[in-house]
Amino acid sequence: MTAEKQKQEPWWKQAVIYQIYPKSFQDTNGDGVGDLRGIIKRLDYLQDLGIDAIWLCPVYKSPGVDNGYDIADYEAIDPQYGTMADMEELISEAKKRGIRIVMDLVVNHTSDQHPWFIEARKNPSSPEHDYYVWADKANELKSAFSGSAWEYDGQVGQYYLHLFAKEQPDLNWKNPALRQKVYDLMNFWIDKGIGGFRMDVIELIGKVPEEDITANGPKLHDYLQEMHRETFGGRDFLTVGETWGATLDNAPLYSDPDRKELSMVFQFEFTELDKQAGKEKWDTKPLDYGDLKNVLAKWQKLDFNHSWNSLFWNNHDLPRIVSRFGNDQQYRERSAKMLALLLHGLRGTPYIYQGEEIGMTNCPVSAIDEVEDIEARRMYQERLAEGWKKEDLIKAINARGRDNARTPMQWDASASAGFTSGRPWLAVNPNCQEINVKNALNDQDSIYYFYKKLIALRHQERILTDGSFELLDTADAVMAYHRENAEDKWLVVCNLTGEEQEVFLPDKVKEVLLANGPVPEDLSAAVLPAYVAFLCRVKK
Ligand code: TEU
Ligand code: CA
Repeated sequence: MTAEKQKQEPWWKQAVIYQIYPKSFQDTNGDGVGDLRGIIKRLDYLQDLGIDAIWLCPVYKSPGVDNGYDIADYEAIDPQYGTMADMEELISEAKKRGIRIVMDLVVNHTSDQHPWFIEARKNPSSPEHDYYVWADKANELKSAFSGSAWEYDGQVGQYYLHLFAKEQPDLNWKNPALRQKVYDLMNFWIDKGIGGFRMDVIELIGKVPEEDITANGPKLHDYLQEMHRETFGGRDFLTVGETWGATLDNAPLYSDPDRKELSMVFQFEFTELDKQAGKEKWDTKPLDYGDLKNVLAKWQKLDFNHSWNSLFWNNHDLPRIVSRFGNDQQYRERSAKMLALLLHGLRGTPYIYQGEEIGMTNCPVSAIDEVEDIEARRMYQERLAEGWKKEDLIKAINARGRDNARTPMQWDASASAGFTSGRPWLAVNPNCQEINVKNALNDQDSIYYFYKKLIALRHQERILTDGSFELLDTADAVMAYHRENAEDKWLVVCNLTGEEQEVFLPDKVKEVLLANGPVPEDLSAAVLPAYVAFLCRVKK
């Protein structure tokens, strides 16, 4: 690639993004809830790790029914997180360290406490009434948080749509005035100097509920093109859409630069692999390693010149990857590094979720009163009424519940892991005695430094961004692939399992760039110990 072309490439193609769940990152005033000043305090840590941007989960004014994904005022900071001045300081302090702030844009729905919805309910002939989705009769649509997606409003005499909690009424994107309101609030934040938006359930905004259409409605891409024109178009800006229904066919519709919509999408296909077909996320089954390889390799087939991919294992809705696909006991460090390399060796923009870089694990509970998450609590009530056993439901929550990702960040081994001097809003994982940032920083061999190295490679080596991908033929238990560009050729080899595996690979190693254990001398017939993974430069 010429220097000229390289210069024109958007920054986010060679970037690594770090996701912060503000409620659980760092508390500074002892109320047990993370805050913006806490993030400012930890910016030096993030700069040392080397990340380019922070995706900040919602910090807007909110009653907190879904931890901020129910917004009551898009242009105000929730007092539990701080003030608008704190937010502006976060943006500028981050910028000084070369870090951009990507805000979470939640515009499929608002809180039922948003002034628009309050007015819509009070006054059915107000313009605000039509900002929401109303119907005289409820149909079969279900809420993602259990039960019907329709709630009857006695005052209005109609049902309103809520694809999530009833406290999260859906916005009506068919209404042009509402769309303009959304563009205005986006521009409010763009003018504050943010670097991007992560767009919550953006695939739902084109919904046609009367025809049972939620994701991928007929007008979805028209709306996104209009949004692009009216807001971030022409700017050096990252936009990533949360799209559970993304496929290889429709991902380019969002992310082809010529279509002027988004930079990239989050697709969730790997999250389906350890779930029983046709069932809910709670109904688990063991992972088949062959399936995992197929899904990862399949998404590398995107046409990256006309589309872009994001790479992630974790977020605030998903269980911790080391507990899910790795081994969070005997092989915690090694399997966490293996999973990191497996993902960060691929083409796309990597995202790291807070605590992933120190190998934080799931955090089991023993009873429902220890659970905060609305999704798990509603599922528990619904299934209990259907006759399920309590133990089975707690087991499902421990495997898949969202609180696993939301326990406080583990900074050190002190009480409450250095997260708060008060009582944390959600219990700290007791393993913070061992798993914490302080220990990780003191150990040159830690998961932290492995991530740091992967991030540095992403910045230094164009091959990670532009190199082609080729899956090598191995047993299902091993994933091996090449990345190659005009100058260079790399090999990634990962033992996905806790058992030794044999590999027979044609490559001659020139240089080992990164490894989590012993790298065999001769790859033509080698045995890989449990979870061993390495990255090397090989002969072209
Ligand atoms: O998540 C979208 C979504 O579909 C989730 O409900 C998802 O199905 C589930 O959490 C998987 O376990 C987004 C946000 O990321 C999530 O935190 C919000 O609760 C949701 O939208 C509503 O805004
Ligand atoms: Ca606080």
